[in-house]
Amino acid sequence: MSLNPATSDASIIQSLFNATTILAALVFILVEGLLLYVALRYFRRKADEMPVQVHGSNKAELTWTIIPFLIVAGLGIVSVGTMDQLTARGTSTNPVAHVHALNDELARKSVEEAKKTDLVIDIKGRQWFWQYTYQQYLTKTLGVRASSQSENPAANPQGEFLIVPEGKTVRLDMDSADVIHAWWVPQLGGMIYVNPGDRSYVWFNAKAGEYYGQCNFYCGTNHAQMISRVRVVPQAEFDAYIKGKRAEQQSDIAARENRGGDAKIGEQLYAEGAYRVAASIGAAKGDVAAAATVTGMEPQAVAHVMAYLESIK
Ligand SMILES: [Cu+2]
Repeated sequence: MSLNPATSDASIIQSLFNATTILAALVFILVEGLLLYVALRYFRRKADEMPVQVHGSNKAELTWTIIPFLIVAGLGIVSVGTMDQLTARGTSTNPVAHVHALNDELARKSVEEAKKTDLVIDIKGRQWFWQYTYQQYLTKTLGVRASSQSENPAANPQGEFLIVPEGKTVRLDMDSADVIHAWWVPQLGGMIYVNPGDRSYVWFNAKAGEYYGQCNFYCGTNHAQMISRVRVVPQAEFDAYIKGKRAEQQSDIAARENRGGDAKIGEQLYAEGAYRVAASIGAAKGDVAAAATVTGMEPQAVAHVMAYLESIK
């Protein structure tokens, strides 16, 4: 929940938070007030004084059973109502609700039909970053991708933003490449689990701004670094971003062809510990010789790791 919601989902969650906070405050005041009243009104004044002894008062027992029951039942009803209202989860009469079937194309289609969207972005949770793919801008050889992990951690320690246009309905189609992660940008809406071999969906239509989130399910050693940053920008700025990304990728593809390197061998090296140097390789921007000098690896090995990193990009 967020005190400064940027989408309707986030506002709905905030209303629930406000209601429960007010209720909790009333309970606090009532209980503390009674406690103080009883302590001051009935404390022992004389050494031989004995208070009235009460055993099994039906009135008292019923009161402190029924009131908490009503409070908890009421909270349950409004919580379920709130969950139903959230677009990410759909409603009981909406087919979007709980679409979780494993790689189920039919389920995926019902999602497409149920919710008209302006932009769909594929998000893959990886140990330990979020990888963004703009499906609508995919061509045979070229997709527009970005990730929350910075290519050059020294220059940009918090990684790249997920860029989306303002005032547009954006759907995130999410799954995981490895373990369970959780997508959560409080100002944009509720948390949602991101599971391997499964798809989770989130919709939002946000006003311009920068919003921050954090993977909310412990996913391994570097979980704390799995930050998500979303920047909602005017359409023109978004178009320019996509254009820039495409140009970047085209030059990446050209560089890859000149370099050689085997993604399979690279994957092995990565698993054996080359991931520790992957950031320096990224920072070298495709320059094998420079990356070899910085990392102390053989140029051929660097080329293999680069090929692997590009294959998962
Ligand atoms: Cu995570």
